[in-house]
Amino acid sequence: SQGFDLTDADTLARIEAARDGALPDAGPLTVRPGTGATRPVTNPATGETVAQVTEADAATVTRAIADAATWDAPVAERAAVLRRAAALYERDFGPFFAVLAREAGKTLSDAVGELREAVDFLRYYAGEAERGDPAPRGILTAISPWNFPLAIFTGQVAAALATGAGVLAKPAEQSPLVAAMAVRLLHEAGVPAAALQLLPGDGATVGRALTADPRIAGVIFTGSTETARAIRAVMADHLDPGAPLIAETGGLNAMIVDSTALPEQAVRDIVLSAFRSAGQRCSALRCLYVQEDVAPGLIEMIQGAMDELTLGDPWDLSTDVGPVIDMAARDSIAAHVDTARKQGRLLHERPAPEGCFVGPALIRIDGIADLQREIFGPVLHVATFRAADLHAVTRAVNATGYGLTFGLHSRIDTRVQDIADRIHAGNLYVNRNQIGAIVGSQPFGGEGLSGTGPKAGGPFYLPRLAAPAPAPAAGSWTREDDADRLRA
Ligand code: UN1
Repeated sequence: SQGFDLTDADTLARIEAARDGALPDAGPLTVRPGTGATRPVTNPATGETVAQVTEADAATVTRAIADAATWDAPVAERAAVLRRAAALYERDFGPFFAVLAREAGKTLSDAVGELREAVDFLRYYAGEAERGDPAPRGILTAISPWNFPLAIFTGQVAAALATGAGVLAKPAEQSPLVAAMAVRLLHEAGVPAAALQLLPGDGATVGRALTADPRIAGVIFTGSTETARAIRAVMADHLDPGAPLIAETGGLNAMIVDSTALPEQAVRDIVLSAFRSAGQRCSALRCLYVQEDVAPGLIEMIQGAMDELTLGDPWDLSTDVGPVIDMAARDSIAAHVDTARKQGRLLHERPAPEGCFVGPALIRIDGIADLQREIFGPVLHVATFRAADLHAVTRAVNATGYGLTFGLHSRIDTRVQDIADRIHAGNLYVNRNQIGAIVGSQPFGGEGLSGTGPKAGGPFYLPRLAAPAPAPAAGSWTREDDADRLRA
């Protein structure tokens, strides 16, 4: 997609102009006036209330489902509309960056990456639809997270629309404004109002109503493993067993660094993977395994690199680590770090700015089995291993049951291949950072507790979401036809 050059004076002027501009009108979020609760949207960096949103409730959802319609336009038209939307997103980059910073605490560089990813999703699924001419299953529900409130929201919606489905989209409670901006542009590009409705609200009422209704033909979800389990249970009660749940969930992502790794490169990739986006990526590195003989030097370098990170105002171009999403997240992450401190396992910590911030922290553990849960913040855990125990490490990583991203730094090709063969993870990254998957070239998704597949931004996504191709009529094949098919 088009780049946003943050050294270009005109681009910077447009971003700056958007900074203090009025936020987009919250009008479209009042989906059916007066029905749902009113929830404030809070700027995590400052605590200021940026908007009041009137949410949907169960009755609103019922009416929205009744009003929903598939998008019955030829695939070429759907693709053209999605590409037009991509161009509108690029046109409005300044307001998008402003809302991403004020609503979600995104740093400018993260906001740039996020808008690029959203635009890539629109163009990628447009192209995939043209390649496969998919047909809609019906009305789909899309439930998206606050950590990529534009990119993941857009990826889900674009995929569903590319198949011609009607979409009911629930953004995260913390980030409805950027979703409202996106929906407005999608409608402006030509998506019919009945094919895309935005239903802001919480999981317990709106999310539940959007998954429990038997008229919903499938659900796309990104969020916690726990919520995915709850959605699966609700769908089992009410839906056609063929209705897909595409879920991308949590992870306990590990990286192995052996004694042949290039230390400077490894440290750069470790710090980026663990602390970029304040660690609020499901792909982020949580548990680093360093080979014993190089561990003291490497850990010292990591601490040095942590000291160089700039924390604070997401709008400042030099900021590396912005706020976490809200005070509840801050308190929960800080409690984890405090426990480590009391246990004498806190190796290093940066002081946090006032407010909704967590200082990047490094915690010593014996192994990944010590991690009881995903800590969704800028906290890295480190363990050491002996070369002879390498397979015990891969077994322990697999034993978590999660399988989202995995990183490996080694210059021994046979070892890289051996570990790659053993590790169960949706995305494996060798001698690089383990965040920032790229639509089209690095499709993203997890295995086991980390998700159902297919990977977002990959060739299997639309076929799973679309109506299945009609089955051949019963009895139309002979055994020989089958054999021919197998040979083809
Ligand atoms: C997530 O954090 O929910 O590869 C997904 C990445 C992102 C995906 C993260 N594109 O880091």
